[in-house]
Amino acid sequence: MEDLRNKYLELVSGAADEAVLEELRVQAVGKKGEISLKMRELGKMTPEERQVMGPKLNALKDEINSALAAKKAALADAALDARLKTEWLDVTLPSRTRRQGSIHPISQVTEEVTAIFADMGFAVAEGPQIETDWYNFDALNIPGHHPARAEMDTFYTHRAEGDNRPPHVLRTHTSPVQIRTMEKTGAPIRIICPGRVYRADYDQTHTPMFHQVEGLALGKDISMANLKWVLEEFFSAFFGTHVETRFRASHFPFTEPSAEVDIQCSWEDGQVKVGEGNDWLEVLGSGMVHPKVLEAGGIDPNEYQGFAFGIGIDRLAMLKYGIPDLRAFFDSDLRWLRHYGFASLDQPTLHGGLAR
Ligand code: 2U9
Repeated sequence: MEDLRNKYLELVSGAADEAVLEELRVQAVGKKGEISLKMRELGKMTPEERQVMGPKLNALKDEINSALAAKKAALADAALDARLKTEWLDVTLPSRTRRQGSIHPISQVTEEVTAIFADMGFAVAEGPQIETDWYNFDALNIPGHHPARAEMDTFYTHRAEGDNRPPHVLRTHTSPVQIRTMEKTGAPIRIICPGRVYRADYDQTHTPMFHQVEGLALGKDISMANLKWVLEEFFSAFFGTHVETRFRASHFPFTEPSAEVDIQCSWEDGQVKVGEGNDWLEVLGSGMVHPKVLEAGGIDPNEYQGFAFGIGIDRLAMLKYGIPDLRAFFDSDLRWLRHYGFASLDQPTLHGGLAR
């Protein structure tokens, strides 16, 4: 009996897992286990022997059952300890920083401009940024020898050796989009063409890539008076105050007559304010589309006429939001954006709705 006790208490204490414990339980106190068999032998004993052995066997059975339960609990504790060690988590660590995005002022201003012209019935047209020299220059009445080609500081692509076709160019304005639209839809036309343009120029007021929005309105009797109204309507809506415009005679190869347009402003302590004061700020070029340009787009200049204009979007953004240096647009540090009031996006947009 003592041997039996020692044997099982030792086995239980050395059991490696619950499965071994279960085997031991069956072997010791199960229905056909060693203790149960011993209990069956009680029937063959004398009443005196039975009185001694009965309680001893019952006590042994209880002791082994308790040892089994205690070991089971100890194994479970050890397993939990091991898990807690491997799944350790420091809840006091600071959380990971999440980078916040923000709409770019150029994107926002492009959307603002688009919305204002859309209200006046202008659709948006887009086209390639790598153009043939025909769409970028010839169709716009800028022939090969014309000084405007040199003035525009054009980026040219390379042709393969022996390929003598004229090289493609990075478009120097979005005007090729208007030519393509004229070819595709014919007149009447009312479009704006926002987008990236490229000129090999870099200083405080020029970057090799910048953004333009050009406009084109063609119809049977569209005049410069319509141009002036559209532009004043646009500037007043964009700056949120009535803005006077001043037209000065100018020259562009693609328009005749041509005008540079100034907007009314005040200069105080080096600060420009649009829509007040007696100063003028040059912001765009415009004119009536040259008959040769209409012809290049497949439109009969005896039947249709209209105006065109071009504005720099980067300039507009700087004026409206008081951004002093163009180079800020290429800075990836968002602090300057917040400084000018551009909030983080709640939800990222892809050209989508205004994130405000
Ligand atoms: C077609 C016909 C005529 C678009 C025009 C200008 C004058 C102009 C500048 C403004 C600031 C470029 O971004 S900028 O540097 N643009 O002065 N643009 S008229 O005339 C067109 C366009 C397309 C078919």
